[in-house]
Amino acid sequence: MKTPKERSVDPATIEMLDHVADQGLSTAWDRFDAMQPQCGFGQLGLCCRNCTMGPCRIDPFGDGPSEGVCGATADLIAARNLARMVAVGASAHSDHARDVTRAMLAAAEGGDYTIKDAEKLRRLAKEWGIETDDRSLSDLAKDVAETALGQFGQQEGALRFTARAPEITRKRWEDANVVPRGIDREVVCLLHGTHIGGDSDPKSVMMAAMRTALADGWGGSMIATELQDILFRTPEWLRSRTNLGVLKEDEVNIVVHGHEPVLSEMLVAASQDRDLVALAESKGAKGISLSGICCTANEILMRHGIPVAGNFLQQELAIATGVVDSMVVDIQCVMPALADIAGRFHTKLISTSKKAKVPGATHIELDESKALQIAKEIIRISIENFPNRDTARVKIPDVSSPLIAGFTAENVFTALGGRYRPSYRPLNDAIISGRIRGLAAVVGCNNPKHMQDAGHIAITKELLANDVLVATTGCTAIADAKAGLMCPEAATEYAGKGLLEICEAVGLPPVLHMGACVDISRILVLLSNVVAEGGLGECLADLPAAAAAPEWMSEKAVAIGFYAVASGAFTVLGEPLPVQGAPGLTKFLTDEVEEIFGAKFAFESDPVKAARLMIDHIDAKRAALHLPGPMYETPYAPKTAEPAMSAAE
Ligand code: SF4
Ligand code: MSK
Repeated sequence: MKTPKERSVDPATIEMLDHVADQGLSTAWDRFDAMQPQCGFGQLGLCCRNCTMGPCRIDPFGDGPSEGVCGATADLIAARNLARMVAVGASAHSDHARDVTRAMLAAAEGGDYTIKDAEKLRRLAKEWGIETDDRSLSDLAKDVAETALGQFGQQEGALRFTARAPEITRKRWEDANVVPRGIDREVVCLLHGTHIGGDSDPKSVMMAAMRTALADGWGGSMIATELQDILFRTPEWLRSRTNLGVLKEDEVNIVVHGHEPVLSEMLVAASQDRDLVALAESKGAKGISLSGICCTANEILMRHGIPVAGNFLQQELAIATGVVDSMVVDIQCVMPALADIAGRFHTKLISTSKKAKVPGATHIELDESKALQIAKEIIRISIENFPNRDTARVKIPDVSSPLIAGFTAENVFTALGGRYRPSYRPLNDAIISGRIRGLAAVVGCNNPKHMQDAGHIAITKELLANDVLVATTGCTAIADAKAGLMCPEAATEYAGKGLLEICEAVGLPPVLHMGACVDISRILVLLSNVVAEGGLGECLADLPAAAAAPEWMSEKAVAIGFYAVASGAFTVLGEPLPVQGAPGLTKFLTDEVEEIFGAKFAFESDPVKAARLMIDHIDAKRAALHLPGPMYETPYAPKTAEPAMSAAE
């Protein structure tokens, strides 16, 4: 059994792991240890239970069966399993988008939701060819929401947002026959193909998975991000704090958790209600404090500066502080174990999604037509629970870090171009000159197989030291913020000389918090804008850019990895995809797929080595564009002995 210091690098987590052990409580780390040894067939992707002639498993050592009862090979079994992960991941992001679309329809009809970014609504309406002249906001919102809903059931053609990708990237998709047609259609087609006796060609299954993943990144996820910005406001830079130390001993603590901000937006509004604040005071609390876990936290951080209590592996630890009066969960990454730990404290676990109930939780379902009323009711229940705390068991680690969040494809453009000449030109010029060596997206979850946050932080620091600007979302963003990488001063401490010059000139942190997991769509738009600005190639695969997910665990992360590669981003995974018992499939994903999309996967659990794979890729792309190497000496020098020819030569 590992010690707390072997389980996490986060001091608040380490302190709480000691505390829960003292109290005889168990967490995901303990359950992970109890699960050992985990099934080797599953880890290698070699177990199939797609029909009741099975379950079948392939012997990776060649001593046992090499085919399932139906004749499915290791490559086919692993490909179908992986494809199903992509389908689930894409469904999660996209069904989230569907609910946001419904909230926008509710806003168009009047009620609690209103349009907060009318300008973005008009811009999107124009992009989609919807008449904007002399139209009321509610008319426009209705048309945009209905058009967005149409993207789910569309049967032919291309999803609208794919038009945002560079032309050459789209051409690659056309040539590979992976242009996503409709979001639901792609998910269904992919699942259909994995039925017994369906698509028997592992590569064909993978290409269908790529198409479905593109329907997520350039479909569901992008719809969620764009419509949330319109409904709830487009983020701007703001300051906040993160880690368990944001919980308040003397206030009512309401912790939101999950992914969909449709209710949590209302909780933000309701938490400021004077009557509710007065009720809290009447119970002896000094106020109402809202904070969050995972991506619901990231959503309300980005738009309101609400502090973040922690990332995925801290959800149980937050309750173990003894001060969480309610944990309000929606969907995705909400551990079923929460009900048990909440039951051992006074915490009310409140489930709110019609798609996700938790035995042992109080279910208060979100109804968009009375969202504010429901939010107030949840806050009232939380306040009433405040006096039930066992103060003798309270333990809040005095650990939290400042951060700047709120970066978007729109405001990075303003930030780097200056308020009066907003443009991507300065960013492109900084990359072309080598002051910024390249761009990296580092994203993803926590996973008890890996020391919590260690991979996120080490990979990010290595990239920064080598003048790579990092954009991040999800639980990586929270990990980086906890480690102090998201304040402008972090550039002085961690960035190489070139990146530091840029950060100092514009007051940027070297790591840009771009939101929740669905907001990786912001990074796709940002990179497309960089291509459109010129001088850095003709498609996303030409860019000196790479992606990583050091501690990923979810099916959504698989879908994200697939759309990143299909979009042209070399993607390094700290935890391998479950394909390693399938040599042909592994070769396809880590090698051959590059022929098709200009990008591939790599698996590397050592974060410094992973960062260096990304930097090697960035350097190779710079050389292919005839750009010079990094402007200044960096700890990890380019491998090429000859300096690349400068752009000016
Ligand atoms: Fe076995 Fe084939 Fe059925 Fe899978 S689909 S369980 S490999 S018989
Ligand atoms: S919350 S998907 S653990 S990043 Fe988006 Fe974190 Fe991964 Fe969930």
